[in-house]
Amino acid sequence: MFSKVLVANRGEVAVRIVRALRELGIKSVVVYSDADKDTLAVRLADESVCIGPTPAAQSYLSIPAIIGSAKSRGAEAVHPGYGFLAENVTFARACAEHDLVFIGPTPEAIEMMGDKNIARETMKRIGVPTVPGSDGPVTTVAEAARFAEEVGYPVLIKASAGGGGKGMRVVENPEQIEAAFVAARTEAAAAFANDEVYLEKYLLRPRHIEIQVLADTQGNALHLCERDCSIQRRHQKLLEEAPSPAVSPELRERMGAAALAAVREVSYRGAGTVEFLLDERGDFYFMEMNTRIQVEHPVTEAITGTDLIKEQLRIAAGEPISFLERVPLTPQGHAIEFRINAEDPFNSFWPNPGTIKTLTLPGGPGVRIDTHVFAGYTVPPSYDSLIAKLIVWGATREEAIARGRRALDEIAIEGIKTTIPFHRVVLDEKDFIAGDVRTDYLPTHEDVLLAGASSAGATPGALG
Ligand code: MV4
Repeated sequence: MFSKVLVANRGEVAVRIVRALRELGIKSVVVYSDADKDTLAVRLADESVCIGPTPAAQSYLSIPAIIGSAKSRGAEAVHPGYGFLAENVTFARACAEHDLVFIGPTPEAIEMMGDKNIARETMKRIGVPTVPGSDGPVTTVAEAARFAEEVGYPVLIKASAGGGGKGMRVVENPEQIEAAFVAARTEAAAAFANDEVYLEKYLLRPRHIEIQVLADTQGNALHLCERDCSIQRRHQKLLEEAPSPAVSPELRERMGAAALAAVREVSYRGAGTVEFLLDERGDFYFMEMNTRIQVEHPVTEAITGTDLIKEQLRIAAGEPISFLERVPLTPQGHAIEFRINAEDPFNSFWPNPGTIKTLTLPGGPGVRIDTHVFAGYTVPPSYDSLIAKLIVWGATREEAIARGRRALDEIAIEGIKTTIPFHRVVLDEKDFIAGDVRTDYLPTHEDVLLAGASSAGATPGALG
């Protein structure tokens, strides 16, 4: 096992990784930018290195600064967390070139799954269900129109280099296809320096169901059940739960097998997530594969009794997965994660950085808080707005919801606006309680959520 690991991230995930390292007796080095000098991760780590000014491009995205820090501090490995360089092929390769273990999959697996069209064609080839659509990229309007006629409108034009919803265009009818095709390619070229697009049948009202996978270097590969991440705003997840109220044991078995087929095909190593769309008929289709640990990993840990960051470290050090004797895993109870962002949910989730005056955190059975903030901490405007994750576990979904209500009523963060009141209202909303949640949840429930907010004393603006 490693003796020292560099954590190339910030915020709650840096604290999460430092904690896992501490428990495994591994020294931790965290890098930080000028804005993050007085943070919890820096305080908890064994060592810390200032790698540059606040802008991410000059600090958390600076490959030379991170590699240089790892080498100068004698770290053997680098954990990238999520975001920043976590799925950056150049960074993964640079680690290998400097004899640093990148805690994640091979650069080849990152590269393949980073191209959404190659990922989709690979899944098609190995028989993983994919949404009907084009055979590879479409390069002319005529080709796009032909595939659209074939699969039937509405269709979705997606950027190969996109992902996470970026560079997507919904096309309702033939009259829209030319303008949408040109716009999608223009946007993709501007955003990714790659204008390649492909086309898929647009599934109406799907759920976002993702399977957590883990594979070690001894040939063991397994899944850790699913997460339902359908409540999103502009492709930013807000609330996640595991297991999904829409997934039966039989469907779980089939989705798990599909996810593991993808793992084997790319000789995947470490922790990963295979994302699917589940339609109203109960058919599922491959969407994307994420080659990193994800924000929402704690709900999986809660229902499977695992520590996924420790498993990542064990696998990267050449050790086997530590709980093989318990496989196949079945969900134990139910968990829900609430992303607490420094945003005003009733004013278009507008970022609301500032200083936290007072902080009251919930506790008790089945309550977990992953956060880096503390009373007096100033939330910087320079990075993403996630300041804490509240994860609750219950023996049933009903108990998890009741525990979520209780914990959200206890938690108090004064000095900034947060998404706490949004989550509290969702837990009283009838479709959520019934488990009837799709990716269009926010736009189709704005009125109820705002009404709930105003009765809860929030100053409603607009959810959208
Ligand atoms: C789709 C889709 C409907 N049909 N693909 C892809 C990236 C992901 N973050 C959003 N994606 C979608 N792909 C087809 N063929 C609907 C979405 C989608 C979505 C998916 C999951 C969770 C939230 C979503 C919000 C909007 C659109």
